[in-house]
Amino acid sequence: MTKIVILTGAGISAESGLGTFRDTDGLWARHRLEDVATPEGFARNPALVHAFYNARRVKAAAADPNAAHQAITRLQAAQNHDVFLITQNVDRLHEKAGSRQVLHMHGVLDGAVCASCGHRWAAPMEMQAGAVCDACKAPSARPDIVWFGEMPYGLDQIESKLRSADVFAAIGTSGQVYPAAGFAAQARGAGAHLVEINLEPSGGAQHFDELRTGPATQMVPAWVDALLAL
Ligand code: BV8
Repeated sequence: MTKIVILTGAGISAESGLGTFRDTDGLWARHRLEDVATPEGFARNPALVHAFYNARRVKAAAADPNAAHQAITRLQAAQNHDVFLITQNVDRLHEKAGSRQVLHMHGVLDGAVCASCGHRWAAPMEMQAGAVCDACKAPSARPDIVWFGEMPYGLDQIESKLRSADVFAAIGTSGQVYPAAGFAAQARGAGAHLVEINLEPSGGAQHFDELRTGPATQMVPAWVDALLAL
């Protein structure tokens, strides 16, 4: 049984029409990260942050998974592979493609969380500033998104999966945000074979054993077919 850990980023959802962050026309080209993806930004101007996430929530809800998401679902269904899927993405395209196990380490657009009591619930399509918590009724509802300076979800489980990985694949991520950007080095330390699948080699490409460069909708199915043929 081959143990495979997959980390996906915004690039896997690009061909489904969802924006990436650091491409030339990316989200950070249009919004200051400090204003829309930090707790300080939310405290300063919650209406701006809700507007940023409301727009992305509506777009993500209407988006369809692509051949790359579907190929990962095929790999997860294969008997002789134990696949652990981690995504930095906050869309639900892996689930829409049929993936049953998905760890959203940076949260999800369709989730809300209470900054006071920690209660989490399904977010309405449009969240408003001052929205109250479903449970404690405090006006502290926020998107269930991990902002910069906040602890990502599932790090203990991720750590343990990386320690026993045979293969680590980074798909559609520029590898610039930590701790996710450090997963490849952790997997290498455990003796894993490292694969990068990206439109162009990322800044950390030299640390990978195998580079498959091109659009995810072509490269991921080819990689999965090669694995399933072994
Ligand atoms: C934390 C919110 C600690 C969700 C996001 C200095 C050094 C090192 C680290 C730090 C530092 N200063 C600060 C830090 C920590 C910081 C960090 O890493 N900053 C960076 C900028 C240096 N990290 C954090 O703050 C993290 N938390 O460290 O907490 C802590 C410890 C204890 C207790 C409390 C706290 C939190 C990180 C999460 C931040 N949230 N976003 C959202 O709005 O969506 S990050 C944001 O960037 C997204 O979540 C996204 O997941 C992430 C990474 O982006 P990518 O997915 O890689 O997307 P990108 O556009 O960059 O790249 C896309 C790639 O796809 C490109 O390579 C492109 O070529 C490729 N591509 C494009 N099209 C295609 C394609 N590939 C294939 N096919 C295609 N068609």
